[in-house]
Amino acid sequence: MRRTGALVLLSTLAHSSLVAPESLPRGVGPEFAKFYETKPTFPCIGNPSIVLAPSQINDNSCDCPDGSDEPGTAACAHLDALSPEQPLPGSLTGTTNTTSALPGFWCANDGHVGSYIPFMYVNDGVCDYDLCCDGSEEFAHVGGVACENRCGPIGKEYRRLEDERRQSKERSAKRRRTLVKEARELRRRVEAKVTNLKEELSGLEQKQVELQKKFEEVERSERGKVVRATEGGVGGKLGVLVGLAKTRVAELRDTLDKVLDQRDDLQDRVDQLEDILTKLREEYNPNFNDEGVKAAVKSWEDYAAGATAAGSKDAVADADVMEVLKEDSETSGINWAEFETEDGSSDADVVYNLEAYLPSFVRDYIHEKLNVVRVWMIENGILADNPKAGGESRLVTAAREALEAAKADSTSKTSTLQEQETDLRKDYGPDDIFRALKGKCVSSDVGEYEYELCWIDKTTQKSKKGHGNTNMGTFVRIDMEEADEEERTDGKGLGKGKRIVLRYDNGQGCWNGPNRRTDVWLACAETDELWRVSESEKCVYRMEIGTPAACEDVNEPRPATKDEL
Ligand code: MAN
Repeated sequence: MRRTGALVLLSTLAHSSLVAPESLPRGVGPEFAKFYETKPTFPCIGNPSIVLAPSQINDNSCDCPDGSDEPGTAACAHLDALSPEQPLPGSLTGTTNTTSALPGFWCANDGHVGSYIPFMYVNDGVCDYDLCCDGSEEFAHVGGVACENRCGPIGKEYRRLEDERRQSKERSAKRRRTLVKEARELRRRVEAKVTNLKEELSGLEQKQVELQKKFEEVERSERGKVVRATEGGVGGKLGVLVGLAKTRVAELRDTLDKVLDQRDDLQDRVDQLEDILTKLREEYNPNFNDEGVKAAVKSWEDYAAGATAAGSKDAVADADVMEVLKEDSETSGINWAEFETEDGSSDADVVYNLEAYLPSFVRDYIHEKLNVVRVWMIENGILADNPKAGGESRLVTAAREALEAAKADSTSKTSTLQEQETDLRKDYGPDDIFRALKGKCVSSDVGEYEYELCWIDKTTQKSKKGHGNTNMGTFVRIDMEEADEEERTDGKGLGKGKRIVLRYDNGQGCWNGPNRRTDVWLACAETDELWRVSESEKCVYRMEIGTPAACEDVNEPRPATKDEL
């Protein structure tokens, strides 16, 4: 076997529906049969002006410039410059020479798949079973070489492998379909959530407007309430009065305190001015005939005489003020506690405090519901309003808390809605497929590390020596790139063609370098598998991963063999 790449050529030709009839000259492939039908003359395929006798076909002499008169010998092999080595993988003809009319010597390979072999290999004394399992290319038995027909077992093994490959493809495609279904369901759930949230938010908006209105109404009506003499205790009208009075007294005391501070400041300034004027009176030159200065000094002396008389009155007023400014307590001012405490609590308090006995996880919910009930009971006269001294009434508290709860609910739902809408706009790849894989991870041991990819999340390098984990990048986007790699015999490779590449960026900083990043190349496989990891340059990683998510959803027809045609 000269080259393992030969199978590529075999499979390329496997689907040909043309078969060379027996009567054709040796080496003619099915698609060229029409040029070799029995006629009195043979025009060269690429140069029809050159006409040969049929006897010149396969006479081991290269007469046509395109080699078409020697389909079954190596006489025109020189036309095809064998550099680089032939056949070229991925080239349809398997040759480099496009001027040659024929792609090579046709081996019919009955029982397997027909194939072209480079003319160079014809009668070279080597059995090229990978291309020509029927051994027909060594018909001259050069050096006594006789190539037996091995197409039976080779064809059988080929069909077995093809069948395995096809089944594996079908399984992969099926897994992909399952993933697509899961992704669709996940998307549907997010969409349903968005719809629900939008409905809830519009309801909440309406509710908020109503609660705001109610709160304002309650607040207004409570503010306007006039205290009437009733026999209420601390929770009754007297309680309200006590609260109001205490607040008022505190306000007056505050104001007085401020006024006192201002007065002291002004006094300081007056003292400073008096010092200046005293100095002026003592130091001015009376012999200097300045009428202005003399008048000022005179005025100052009059003022100073009057001020001495008023001084003692101020001292008395200060002491009084200080007394008033003292905090109210049991021993001075008003003893508010006497008015605030009440021995027996009313039956209604049980309802007010009921929630205190509940477990915390239901308290918030019950609190909101209780408030609604309380408000209703108070409004309907079943429950007495029970304001705390100096604070807002229970009715106002309940209305305010209900409004605040609705606002908080609305804020939290708006942020959830934004998250879900962002998620719906996010690119999860073809058919939204990576939505189904999100959060799942795949890992593999490579050298001193275990590498891990978490779909649409991050890539990680985990030290097996216990040096901790290194973030190799966080998912950013999905791209498509062209892969150009030899097919691997185990199928665990990228091969050739457009491939999905997931970009992971902005990982842990590299010492003296950029942040780590990873390009994750995907190829079709039956299960998720991290095939290999490489570090092309420092801290720039490349992962190659097999996954059904990268498969095409095709039900490939089974390749037909010559026997079946
Ligand atoms: C660690 C690993 C390597 C990386 C170096 C850079 O050893 O993350 O992959 O190349 O740091 O200093």
